[in-house]
Amino acid sequence: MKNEILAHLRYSLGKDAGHASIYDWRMALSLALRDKIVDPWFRSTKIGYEKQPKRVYYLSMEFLIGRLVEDVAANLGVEDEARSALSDLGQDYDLLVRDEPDAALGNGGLGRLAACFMDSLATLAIPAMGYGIRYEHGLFEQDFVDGQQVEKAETWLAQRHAWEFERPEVSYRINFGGHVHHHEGKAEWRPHETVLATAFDTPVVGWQGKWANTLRLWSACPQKEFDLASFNRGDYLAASRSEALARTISRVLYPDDTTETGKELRLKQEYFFTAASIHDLIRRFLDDHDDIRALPEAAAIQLNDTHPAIAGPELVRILVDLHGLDMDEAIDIARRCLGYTNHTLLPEALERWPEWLLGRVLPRHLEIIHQIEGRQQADHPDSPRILDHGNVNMGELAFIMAHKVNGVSALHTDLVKSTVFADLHRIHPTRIVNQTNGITPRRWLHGCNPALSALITRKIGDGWPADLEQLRGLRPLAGDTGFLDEFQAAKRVNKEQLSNWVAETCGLSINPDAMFDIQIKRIHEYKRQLMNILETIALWNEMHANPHADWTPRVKIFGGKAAPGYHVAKEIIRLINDVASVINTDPVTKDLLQIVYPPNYNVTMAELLIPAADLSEQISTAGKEASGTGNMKFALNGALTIGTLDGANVEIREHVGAENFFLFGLTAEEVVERRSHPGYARTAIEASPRLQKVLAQIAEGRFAPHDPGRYHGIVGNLWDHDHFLVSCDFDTYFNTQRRADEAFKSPAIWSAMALCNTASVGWFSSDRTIRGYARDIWNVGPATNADLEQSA
Ligand code: NBG
Repeated sequence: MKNEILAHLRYSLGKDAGHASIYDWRMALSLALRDKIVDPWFRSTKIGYEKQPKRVYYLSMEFLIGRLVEDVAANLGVEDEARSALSDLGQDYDLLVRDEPDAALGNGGLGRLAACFMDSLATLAIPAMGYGIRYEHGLFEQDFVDGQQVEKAETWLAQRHAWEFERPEVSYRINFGGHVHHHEGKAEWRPHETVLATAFDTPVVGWQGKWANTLRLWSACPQKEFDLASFNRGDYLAASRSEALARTISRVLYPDDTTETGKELRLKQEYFFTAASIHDLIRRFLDDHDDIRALPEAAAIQLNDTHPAIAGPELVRILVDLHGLDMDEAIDIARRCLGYTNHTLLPEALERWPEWLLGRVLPRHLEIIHQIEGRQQADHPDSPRILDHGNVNMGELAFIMAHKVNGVSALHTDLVKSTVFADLHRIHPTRIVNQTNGITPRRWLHGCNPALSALITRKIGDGWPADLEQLRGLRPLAGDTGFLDEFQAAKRVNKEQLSNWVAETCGLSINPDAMFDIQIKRIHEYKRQLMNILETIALWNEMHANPHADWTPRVKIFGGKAAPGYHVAKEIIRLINDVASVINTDPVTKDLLQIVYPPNYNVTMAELLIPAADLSEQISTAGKEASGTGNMKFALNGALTIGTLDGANVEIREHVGAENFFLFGLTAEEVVERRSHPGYARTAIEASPRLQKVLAQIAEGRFAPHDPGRYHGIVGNLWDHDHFLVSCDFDTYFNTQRRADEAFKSPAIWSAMALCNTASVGWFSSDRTIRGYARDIWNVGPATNADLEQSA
């Protein structure tokens, strides 16, 4: 490995060891690791072609990948080798690992799920390709100035990306605009604008390096390079205008989390990557098939949310306009290829495009959508409409064009059936299925928590990263005090590590003996970071009044970004920071309560925080969080959950046992019922002196003395509207927190409960989720061991 690294340093980076920077060393290491994936990658592709009738295509607008060095090294089983090779070369492996940019081509759960799925598909040896966009700028970087979020452009591609292979020969023309010419029953789209989609491939290697799939990301570039004639005339801007316009399409990730953007550019991004992917998979299919009608036997195309929902009309367009099939048959074939995953019920997140806009950008597709609608209405006159009040409903389109539609947790799937798609569900009662989300244990336990991971391996062997249900073998140890001590010691190591990091980065010294209580996720009203900070203030009030009582010291940790246009979410961030600056400087409570909110939460930060957590905050308004996946990561790493009966919390609680989960709050049904009572928030606040006091303090400017009116909006909204029922759940939340305090006082009790969490959540591996998709939606199987051996 030493020689491989040195060779790359010399021949790929053009440096000798004496002059190499950290970047050079990190690149050389990454390239050496990448080399080791190439053979299994070729082998997998070959087996895929020869032995596997069907391939999975996972279309996702987002892949929230994070760093790759450790992940790849661990999957290949060469971490120790890499570490010692570098140490022989006088380099610090951990320093190089930390030099890698965090690839943030996603906003949150939806994008991270796609990344976990890629890991599981490769681990399970299922031939698959992920398709997405190679954004030049990933999710914005967050900073706090005066406690307020400030966004900066993210620049992960400012340096060369070590893991990808550019494929200039894999390039498709993607068209927009223009009009449709109809002649003798045939339609011909005469577009107005064309850009090229060029492929960049990243091999994704599974556990133990047996199989690798491809993540193919599309980059937009102009069809014509720049306009030399204009340049020669001295009009330099005009010369590069078309180039700039084309490149805009893959320039930035939309930083929206679950809110709709009405932007034409967003629609173009969606069509751009979807069309390129569909062309690519059809080309691959036609390489060794003659009859396009057999496509459903060769391609399972999964739509990650509605962002790629235009895949339905695009497939139909290709089948009808380019292959001459008739419309009915084309729709049927497309449907047999497509599956659609719904990730949210929030009405503002359901994509809807104005018909005029879709017709302007994709005129032929709009015609086809009318045809799809016409057939659906003819077969089912009571069907909800795709085209409605001048809008194109992408959810209805995706549903109608898919043979299977899935929700992402049991509760969410029930709600999908009974709310957003109730009418379509009545018409197509077998179409909706559930696939509860999962997480990859490779990154989210083995990789991020070496202390616990080593302990588990010592006890139950090293089979668990590929078969997470083996963690059950730890359950009997909940009564073994020796083992619990070791389990606690592992947590302690992680908490110390986090404390050191907080000291370095936030300049705050936190107490590793305190309970680390963590809420990390996008900032959203339904996730109720607001309730958490209100509870923190209430707790502080009581600690301050009575500092010598038997309190459980706490460190409250927050992490997360707000969409730049989401005003209320940004106010909540500011409030947390304002409250932190008051509470963290109170000498009376300084050993009892602290608040930490490091800026720029990302995958890498999650990998540091989750292993160090004692308590995981999963406190959304019931019925709003489709699943959650952070909740699974915390439980796997031995944190207890304080949470509502929402999303996958319900199933986590069933697995770990009610006695090992701090449940509180209204149920999804009760939430709906409560909302029907006018003035429900006022009633709840009036019944809670504790909450009243907190709201009064905020309203009086206790946390913003120089700008006392700063939070009148937040406070007024709580009294008068409170759509997310913070007021209604506040008291039970507070009381449940105190139950957690009590349990934490006994380390033996707490660590037994925590161990039950780790031992019981094997089911939440994304391997299980992917097996479910493969069985219920895709109808694909993994490569067999015989295939693998034969080709090795
Ligand atoms: C998110 C949900 C989460 C869920 C992830 C992955 C969107 C639109 N939805 O609850 O809010 O865990 O998807 O399924 O980002």
